[in-house]
Amino acid sequence: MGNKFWPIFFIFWPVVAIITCVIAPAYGWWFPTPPLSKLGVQIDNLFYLILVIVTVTFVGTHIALGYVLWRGVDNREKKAWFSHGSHNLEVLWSIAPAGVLLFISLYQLDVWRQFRVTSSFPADTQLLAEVTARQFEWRIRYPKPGREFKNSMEVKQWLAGPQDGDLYTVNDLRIPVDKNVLIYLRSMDVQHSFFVPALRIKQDAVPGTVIPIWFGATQRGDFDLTCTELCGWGHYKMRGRVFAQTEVEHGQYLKTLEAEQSFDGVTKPGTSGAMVASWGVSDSVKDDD
Ligand SMILES: [Cu+2]
Repeated sequence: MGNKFWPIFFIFWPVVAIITCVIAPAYGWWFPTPPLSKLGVQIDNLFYLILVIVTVTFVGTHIALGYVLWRGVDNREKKAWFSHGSHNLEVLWSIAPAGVLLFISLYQLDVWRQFRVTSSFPADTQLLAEVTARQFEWRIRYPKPGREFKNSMEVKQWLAGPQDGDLYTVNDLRIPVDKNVLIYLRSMDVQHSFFVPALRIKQDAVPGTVIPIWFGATQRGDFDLTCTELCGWGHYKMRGRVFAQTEVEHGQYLKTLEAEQSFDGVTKPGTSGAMVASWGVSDSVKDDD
């Protein structure tokens, strides 16, 4: 009976892995939040599939390693067998992972299609905004409220640059809950990545391209929007919020934005001056009247 420290050490870890896998769901260790978007459930399922594959591989190889060590400790007199390469084994361990990867790539195709292929976007998807990433913020441009795009030519024109009546915010994206919304993602400088963990949405913003992405939040709330592509010294602070609101709240929000951003700084005689008051200059303007 030799020293069994190493075999026990190597068998200990797969046991920890199995216990962790079993208790993790009860403690919410898998994901920071449940998936709060329709596609999020399917994306999580892909993660779980990969988790099962790597867990089986990890546990299997470590148990095999532990077993070999355990046997070896008791047979120290016996000469070890040295292999100088086995063609059959090499073929086997090349084909097996290749098969697993091929399986994953085929298995995920449908989720990929739903998320990425524009002709597969849900028919009721509505254009919400253009989101432009730049070092180190998210610039959001909404079309003028009530503006309906009738064809892709109009959308192209809108994407070509600022249009009369557009609304702007920075690091603050509002979406109506339970609706499928479309954003056009672009970058002003380097590569960034638009990531809303709670909605399981992640898409690179690539300079020179405009990338359409759709998503739909299934719950009201506000969620982190982070950049997940190391984009420069200020990458760590490139974050915003995504607010999922009811449709009424969302409409109200856009109306308020519109009133603020189309205000020309002049109150007409007889108006309440409420807008001026919100900018904190009501007294001086009233004096001028
Ligand atoms: Cu960035």
